[in-house]
Amino acid sequence: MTQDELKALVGQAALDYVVPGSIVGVGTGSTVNCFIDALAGMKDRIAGAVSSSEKSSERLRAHGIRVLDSNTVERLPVYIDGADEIDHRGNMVKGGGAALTREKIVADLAERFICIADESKLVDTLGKFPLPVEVIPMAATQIARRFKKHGGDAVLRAGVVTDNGCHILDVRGLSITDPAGMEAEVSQWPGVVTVGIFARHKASVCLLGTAQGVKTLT
Ligand code: ABF
Repeated sequence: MTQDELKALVGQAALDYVVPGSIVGVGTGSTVNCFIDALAGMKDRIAGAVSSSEKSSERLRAHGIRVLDSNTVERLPVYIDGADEIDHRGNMVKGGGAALTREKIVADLAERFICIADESKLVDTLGKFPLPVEVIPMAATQIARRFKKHGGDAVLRAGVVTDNGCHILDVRGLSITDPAGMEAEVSQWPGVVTVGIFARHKASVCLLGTAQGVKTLT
């Protein structure tokens, strides 16, 4: 099966975790796009969605799915999102789609985080994928210097301004053996908006698309 077929497989499988009548937390990326397209088939059986990016909001609205302001929602049963990497404990690297801040915000509203990914995303140790970090523009260089001390090579993502008006650094050369520790450390650096490590908000369930079908990792 192609990577796109695996994404479609897990996008469809995620419908099983949508609670009828509820508001659904929706992530960002090509795998999530498959989920959004599948969700359209049950749009009359949900109350709407809270979205993690303008791109996902546009796709949801195009299907006639109501997009709600996160400030009007107290709790979500589930948040469905992809990842750039996920380890065997559910820790993730996210942000390849530059939506990591709103993704973490919406994930924080949810009871359960359902990660949908093709098998290429499962790794033993996070960090081979360059770690995305959303930063306040004026702090980009000093944050890059801090990463240098941690063995990381931070590069500004050219031509990208996030939905929040910020910039993205992609940090290469890291081996993230303590995801929770690095998330806690980097999150407190002045100028960091969001680091793309999801350890505090790790996946409760991962639906992994494989040639043998969907594997459910918990
Ligand atoms: C999004 O999913 C991002 O955090 C992550 O970069 C992306 C993965 O995209 P794709 O599903 O297109 O591989 O949530």
